[in-house]
Amino acid sequence: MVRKFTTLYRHIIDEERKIPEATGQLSDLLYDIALACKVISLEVNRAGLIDILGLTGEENVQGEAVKKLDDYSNEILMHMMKLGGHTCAVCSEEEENYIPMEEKYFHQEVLNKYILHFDPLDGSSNIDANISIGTIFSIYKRISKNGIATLEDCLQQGYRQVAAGYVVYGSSTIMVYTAGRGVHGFTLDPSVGEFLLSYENMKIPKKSSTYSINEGNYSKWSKGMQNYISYLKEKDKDSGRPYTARYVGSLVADFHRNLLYGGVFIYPEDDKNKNGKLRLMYEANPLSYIIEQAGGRSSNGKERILDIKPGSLHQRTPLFIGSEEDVLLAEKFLSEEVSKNGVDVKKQIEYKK
Ligand code: AHM
Ligand code: MG
Repeated sequence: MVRKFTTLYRHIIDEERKIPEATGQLSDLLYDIALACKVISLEVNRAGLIDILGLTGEENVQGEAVKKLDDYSNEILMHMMKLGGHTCAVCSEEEENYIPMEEKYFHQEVLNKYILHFDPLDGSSNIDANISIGTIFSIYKRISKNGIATLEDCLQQGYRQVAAGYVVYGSSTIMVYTAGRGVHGFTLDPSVGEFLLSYENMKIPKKSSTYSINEGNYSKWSKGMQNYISYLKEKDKDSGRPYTARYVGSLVADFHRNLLYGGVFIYPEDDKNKNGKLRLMYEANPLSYIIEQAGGRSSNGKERILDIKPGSLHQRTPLFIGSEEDVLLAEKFLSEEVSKNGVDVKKQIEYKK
């Protein structure tokens, strides 16, 4: 019996048809991103062979230099954007400045109206250990009316995103995206080379029992932050504690697991990294858009991530993202009264079950 399935492209088109003024350009752009990620997925799967077939930096059998996988992923996405002709600027975690598309790459009939931000290969330090890594992307509409895109076009607040998503290269390759009408996940079927709908309208549980954080940084955190994690580790059946810790050090992989089962991912500021480690435009904003669409919450501990006015493309931000009640609780611990008094926080927290 042949089962009914939905391809990513069909899903994207069906979604866009619901918007009367849609031109189809966003659908095409999303499809171009998916295509680039299929190519990256192939290379990621071959990564373990690099040591056998030739080290990065050496020449391959055709006499070409073997590229680092993150550089390669960056180039594939950039190249696809030029071919596709739907973006007027591309911003990458791997590039210092934004790349405005030359007008020769503009689509013939319609003005290229989108700006794409991406982290081409997040968690790349995990490649050699066969741990899941991923691509994260974020799409905005340009503000300027025509011509070459400006920095202002590229530095918009996260709530203005029109679509965002990520691809995890793990035990299978999964693409998750939102265009503002729910979050949907697709698994790559390598035999047909298509992403097929596997998770429709994903919702994160409101409260979880899992936290994801690099706890090795404990001594560098603020008192409020330390108190929060200590609280999660205490025994208290009624509030579902102690929590379980899960952290692989690939944001996309940690985020994806928490989206499916519930959890809170945290990369706070510490006394070395005053603004945390993660990038607002390439990591925090797209995942925050997704988590809000899935019914979760995201903040820098004080302010909603999607409201932050970016000052630069590579700006960093502390990130608290995941199940709503867990993020709210973290914010409470960080709030001034709690961190100032510091000690008996338990009494000050009214935990909603
Ligand atoms: P990257 O974009 O250079 O790969 O760095 C971001 C990664 C995230 O994927 C991950 O959550 C974090 O860095 C891990 O950092 P740490 O090793 O400090 O725990
Ligand atoms: Mg990254």
